[in-house]
Amino acid sequence: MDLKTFCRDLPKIELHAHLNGSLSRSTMLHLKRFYADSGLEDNTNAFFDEFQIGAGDCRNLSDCFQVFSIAHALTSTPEALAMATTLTLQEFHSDGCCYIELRSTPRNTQYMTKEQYVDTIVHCMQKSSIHLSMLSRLIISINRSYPVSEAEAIADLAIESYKKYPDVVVGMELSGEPTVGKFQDFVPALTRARNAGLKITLHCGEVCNPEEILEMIKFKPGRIGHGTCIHPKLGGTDDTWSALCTSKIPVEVCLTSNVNTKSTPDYESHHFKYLYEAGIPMIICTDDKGVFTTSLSQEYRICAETFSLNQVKVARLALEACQYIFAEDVQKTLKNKVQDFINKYCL
Ligand code: 6MZ
Repeated sequence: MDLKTFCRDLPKIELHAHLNGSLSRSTMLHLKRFYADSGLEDNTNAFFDEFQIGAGDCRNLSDCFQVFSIAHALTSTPEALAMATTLTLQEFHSDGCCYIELRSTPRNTQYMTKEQYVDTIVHCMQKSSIHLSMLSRLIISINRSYPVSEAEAIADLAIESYKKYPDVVVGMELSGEPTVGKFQDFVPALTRARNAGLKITLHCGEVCNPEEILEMIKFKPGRIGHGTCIHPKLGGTDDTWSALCTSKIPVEVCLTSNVNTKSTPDYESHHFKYLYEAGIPMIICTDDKGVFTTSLSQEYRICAETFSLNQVKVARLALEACQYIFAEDVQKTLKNKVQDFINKYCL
């Protein structure tokens, strides 16, 4: 089997995907049509072409935080949000994903409350599990550039949603522009959520900030996102690297996102190689497949080609990812699914 087909057919686990960054061009066109048909203004005409940040784009990580408002303008009603969620889940499924933890930041809009926002996504996930052979779970996001009071309100909502939908809501995460806000300010909200049973993942070391990286590792999140600047050769220190190696916290790795935002100069110098050599648990993820015009199978393929991994090694990445999912009750089922594929095509 050629590598492209292998990476598509391999049952894969997605653990780091922001809903509003994952909207494909086709989904956005559906949403625009829906807004037009409903007589609603979406105001995205002027900016629509700016949503995607491909290879060679001159925008950097901090610029990329401007583009999410384009997606937000298209997911402001419950119907549109439902359409965005359903189409995005279908796309991950068509790309061979068998389990996804989709994450999103609840927002009050003109047309819905934060509670309705979460309810809408959860209902789509419940419905999709009937039609698709893919399990989906929700991680509720806190944006670090919002006031701490907002993070506290989102923690309350996450705890309530977890009680209401224990089969769907699995975690809470901290994301947003990494140069804005202080991690320590969000620790009380994150701790409350964790004490209530939610798993935590943190965007960590997406920019150089060794002090914050150490604070985050000390917090012992279930996983971290990116970890771009933890190795001493990539802006981290000996302390940040040894803290990560000792902690063995799994890292959600997003190759194309890091390259396209210029957090990493190119695929070859991506920190994947340091993590892989050090045996640090890793999960290949997309981050924002719409913004960075990628897919989960493409990320696996790029990883295999860049780091010369054969098909068995690639499949092992998918198998190991099963251990780091937040919905522990389905780990075994997923492992069996990936192992069956390996037995059939790799042995
Ligand atoms: C940090 C990111 C991100 O929540 O509205 N987000 N946060 N680093 C990144 N690397 C590129 N990509 C996306 O999806 C959009 C939100 O996800 C976070 C940002 O807070 C962004 O506003 P939702 O579904």
